[in-house]
Amino acid sequence: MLQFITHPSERYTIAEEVQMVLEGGCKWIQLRLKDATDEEFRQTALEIIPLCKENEAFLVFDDRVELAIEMSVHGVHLGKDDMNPLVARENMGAEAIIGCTANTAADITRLRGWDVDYVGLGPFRYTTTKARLSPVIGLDGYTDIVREVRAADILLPIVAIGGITLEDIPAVMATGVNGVAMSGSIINADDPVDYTRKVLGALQEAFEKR
Ligand code: TZP
Ligand code: MG
Repeated sequence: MLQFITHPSERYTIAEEVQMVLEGGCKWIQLRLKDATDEEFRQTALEIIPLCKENEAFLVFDDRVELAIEMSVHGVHLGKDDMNPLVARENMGAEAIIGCTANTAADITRLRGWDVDYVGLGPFRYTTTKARLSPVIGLDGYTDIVREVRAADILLPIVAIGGITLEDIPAVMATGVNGVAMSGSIINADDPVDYTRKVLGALQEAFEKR
């Protein structure tokens, strides 16, 4: 499970980024444009929605629940300061994909019973993609958190996020997480299409080892 998170870059438009990762086989895009107005966000979404449809990829918006409903995308990713997931669920319906940010085992435990479909647990390491970063979790941290929540019978899928590169995937997946969310390492790769393919290959290999 790979979620690609868009991020403004000097080399590519957002639509180009999305086109490249879809070409590389990614099936799950998060449109994240922190500094955009709703109108700018809507315009970019209008460019990438057809790309996601053609490639049968899921599309979730970072926050912006109203726009996600208006544009009939698959779901939203909610940060800690965003809408409560129960309220989002009420507004978006049972079929929507609702993901939430978590930084600790306690965060994941709190989300239990809130009808959330996945958590983005991070940051794995320092990254400049996100401002006001929470403390870095690292490999040992992931191992401990996954063990703790699974021991408590919380089966919520966990997606690792923050500074993850292709090389990290075997070790990150070995901590027991269910997938990864990546942005910078893909966008900044010499060949983002090929890099995406390699990431998906590494994820596949990690799942086969389980
Ligand atoms: N949330 C925690 S880290 C992060 C977000 C959105 C950024 C992930 O991007 P990158 O470039 O893979 O570190
Ligand atoms: Mg947010």
